[in-house]
Amino acid sequence: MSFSVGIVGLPNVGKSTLFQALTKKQVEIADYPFTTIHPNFGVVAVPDPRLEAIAKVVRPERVVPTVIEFVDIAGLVKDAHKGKGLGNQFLDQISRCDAILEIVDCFRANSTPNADVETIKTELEMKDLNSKPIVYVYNINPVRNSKGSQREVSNGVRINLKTPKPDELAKLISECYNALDLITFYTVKRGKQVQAWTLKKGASVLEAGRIVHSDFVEKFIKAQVTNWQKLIQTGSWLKAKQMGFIRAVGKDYLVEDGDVIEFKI
Ligand SMILES: Nc1nc2c(ncn2[C@@H]2O[C@H](COP(=O)(O)OP(=O)(O)OP(=O)(O)O)[C@@H](O)[C@H]2O)c(=O)[nH]1
Ligand SMILES: [Mg+2]
Repeated sequence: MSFSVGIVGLPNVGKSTLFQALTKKQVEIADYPFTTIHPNFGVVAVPDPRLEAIAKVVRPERVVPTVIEFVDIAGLVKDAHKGKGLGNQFLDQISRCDAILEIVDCFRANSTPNADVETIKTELEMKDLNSKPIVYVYNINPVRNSKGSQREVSNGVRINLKTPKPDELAKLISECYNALDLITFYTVKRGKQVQAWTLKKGASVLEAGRIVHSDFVEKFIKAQVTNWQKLIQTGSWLKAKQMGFIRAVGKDYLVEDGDVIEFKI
């Protein structure tokens, strides 16, 4: 199971350019509107300093990050909600995503970012999609205009999508992950693997088990839980146990962000 972020915006603003940079999948990119008609799907690893910190002390053979899915959706035009430019179909695809990443053209000399943001906002509102979490990406031209004219929004990223730096992309992925308002928990297979997993806030340890392995649901006895910082402080699961940092919980325990969980079956 993964959570998805729909890449949304007017036609020809750089949505597929960003999708390709994020997923490394080759997709159609061209300088005319509606290059994308059918959505492109791709999963991306979520950068996670906590996972790296756990891996540093556990030193497993493999470190597996959690992922989110990006969906490159066709451009929306004014009156998309009335069906203009196949708009209903594209708005439907957006409704199936958990969050929205909106690309705003600030790189063209004649760009009108504020008006564009309004246009998309109206289309999303008409389908009640404006309650979905949204992250803005201002596709800027670093030479012509380092500022770009755009609204002051807190959840925005300014980036040149033609030449994005790896750390800019990492920041963007993190912004999207944070917008999804999820929690991350970790599993440690001794010596072998450390893995990060994504869960809805308020989910039980049984639901966490379902994501990791179906056996963990059917044969669940209990789970042992500690916090990622405790694991790092002590240096190993065994030491954390000796120091009393690991507690047994039943199936109704609500997982907390940063929990490290061992399932007992
Ligand atoms: N100069 C410049 N061109 C860009 C930038 N980002 C995208 N482009 C160009 O803009 C055109 C459209 O890019 P796409 O990624 O296909 O845009 P899109 O939003 O997916 O377009 P549709 O699928 O048609 O809606 C392509 O020719 C890109 O090379 C940028 O930051 N600077
Ligand atoms: Mg496209």
